[in-house]
Amino acid sequence: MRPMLCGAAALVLCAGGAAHGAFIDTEPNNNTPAGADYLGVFGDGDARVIVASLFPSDVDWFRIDVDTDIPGFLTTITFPLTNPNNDPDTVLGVFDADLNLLGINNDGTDSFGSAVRLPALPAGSYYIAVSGNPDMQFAGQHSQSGFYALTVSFVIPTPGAGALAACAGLLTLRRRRH
Ligand SMILES: [Ca+2]
Ligand SMILES: [Ca+2]
Ligand SMILES: [Ca+2]
Repeated sequence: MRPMLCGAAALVLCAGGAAHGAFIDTEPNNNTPAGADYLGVFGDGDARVIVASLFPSDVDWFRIDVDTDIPGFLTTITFPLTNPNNDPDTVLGVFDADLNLLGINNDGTDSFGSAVRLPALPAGSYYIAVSGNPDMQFAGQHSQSGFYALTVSFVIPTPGAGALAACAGLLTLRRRRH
């Protein structure tokens, strides 16, 4: 477990130390949106890191509430911890409260982890789904396994939020290359 937690700790430090890499992964409840694990309320500058795991056919759903008067950037990142950068090879989707897909990604810039950044996101409830490559439908059609870190942050793009936005930028954020 130690290498995994070290990896999560590094992400926590980059997120400003405001989060803890707790293991949150309620099986089998979180295989559907109705049983999603709740990650809490996000306002300007909030960032959270959790650790979870995938096994073949497993899908993990999470739910957050964004509480903001001004739309901001929601950034979600999965990072493979069992074999960093490689295993598990995740796919990541972000959905609105009605389960309309807002963003999806398979591979980040230099990792088989995934990243989705949504600009101008208003207040509301959102779902985050994590599955294994190539299950872009989040139906469990994959054979990936291993631990991953999920980082979620929300930032309103003002000068005061620049440091955190820059930090989030270091962790990913190009769209998937086809
Ligand atoms: Ca899981
Ligand atoms: Ca699951
Ligand atoms: Ca991937």
